[in-house]
Amino acid sequence: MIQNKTQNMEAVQSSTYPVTLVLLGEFGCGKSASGNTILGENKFASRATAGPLTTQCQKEERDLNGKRVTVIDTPDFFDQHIKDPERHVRQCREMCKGRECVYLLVIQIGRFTERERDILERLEKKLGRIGERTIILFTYGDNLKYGQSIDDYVRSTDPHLQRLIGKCRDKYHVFNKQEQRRVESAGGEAHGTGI
Ligand SMILES: Nc1nc2c(ncn2[C@@H]2O[C@H](COP(=O)(O)OP(=O)(O)OP(=O)(O)O)[C@@H](O)[C@H]2O)c(=O)[nH]1
Ligand SMILES: [Mg+2]
Repeated sequence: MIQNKTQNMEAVQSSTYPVTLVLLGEFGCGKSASGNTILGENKFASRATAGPLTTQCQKEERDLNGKRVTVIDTPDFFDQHIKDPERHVRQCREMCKGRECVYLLVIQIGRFTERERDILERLEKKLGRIGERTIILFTYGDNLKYGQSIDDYVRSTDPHLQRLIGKCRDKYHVFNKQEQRRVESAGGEAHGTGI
């Protein structure tokens, strides 16, 4: 049975070592929005678009509770509209060099595409064996049914997605941008999302 592994993310949050988080995934899944959530600042362009918005790797850093957090946002390496994807892969590898990276494979809840079934294998061909250091980051937590937890969702989801989660040692976490907006507009702090 797939267990809730969100505590892995909390472990990443609570240690004082510098951490580098690399956002990967299909265009429009919420990579840049998640990067902004993690940093607590709008550093990455993010909006609903018909095609890919992020076309270059972008690295941003911030001290959060005495911990240096680096976030690397990437374009969808496999989208046909991204020109010279190998250049961006090289740039991503370059940005990761010498760092302890945790890879966040971003998947939108309710939109697991056929192309995403083997996305980890395709990413590993480009970035090396990243599976052991990859956490599935679900976005659109607001798309969960009322009262449905992320664990419930994972338990009843597409077997291909369950297999992908298994390859990431059952590590996953969920972000909910709508919830974060409501907390922010109420003047509070978006808790549980900062890494
Ligand atoms: N409702 C909702 N919208 C979200 C959530 N996360 C991201 N979005 C929206 O999804 C759209 C796409 O998000 P982006 O962050 O630009 O996606 P991306 O993966 O960076 O896309 P590319 O840069 O094109 O590869 C934006 O309009 C975001 O506001 C979420 O948890 N809930
Ligand atoms: Mg983006």
